[in-house]
Amino acid sequence: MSQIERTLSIIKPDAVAAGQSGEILAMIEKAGFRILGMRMVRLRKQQAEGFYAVHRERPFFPNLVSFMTEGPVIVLALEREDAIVKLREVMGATNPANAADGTVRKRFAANIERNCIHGSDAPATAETELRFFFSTSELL
Ligand code: 3AN
Repeated sequence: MSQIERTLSIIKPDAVAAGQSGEILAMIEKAGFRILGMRMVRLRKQQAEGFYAVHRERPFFPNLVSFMTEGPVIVLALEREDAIVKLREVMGATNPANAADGTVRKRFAANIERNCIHGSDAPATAETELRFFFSTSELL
């Protein structure tokens, strides 16, 4: 059964630097998401390493951390029915080469490493990732 969920999204440094955040936000809003929280932040190395801790042993981890810290990002707390799955539909596949037409990554992402947008992948990670950037009282 579908239910109202919250998810965490990040407009990554490539998209912010390219001036694509407005269009990406418009795509998110048009897909029916309510923006509960939004903040521009420049991640420090330690924060990026913490956020992506599950990928620590992966070969792409150092590149991922340096990419995510190269410029400001926009963190978003989003709400809608089935938010986690729906946001991943709006984002498109991790590798933009496999992303469907009309998705954020198909439109804007350069490659699998510089892929414009992050979205939580499951309810437990959404909860952890929202807490990483937003306090409970901020999102009421
Ligand atoms: P998604 O962002 O679609 O949830 P994850 O969580 O598997 O994908 O990966 C997190 C980030 O790590 C991706 N957004 C991408 O920037 C990077 N990444 C994932 N897989 C690869 C890979 N095979 N090669 C290079 N970078 C990758």
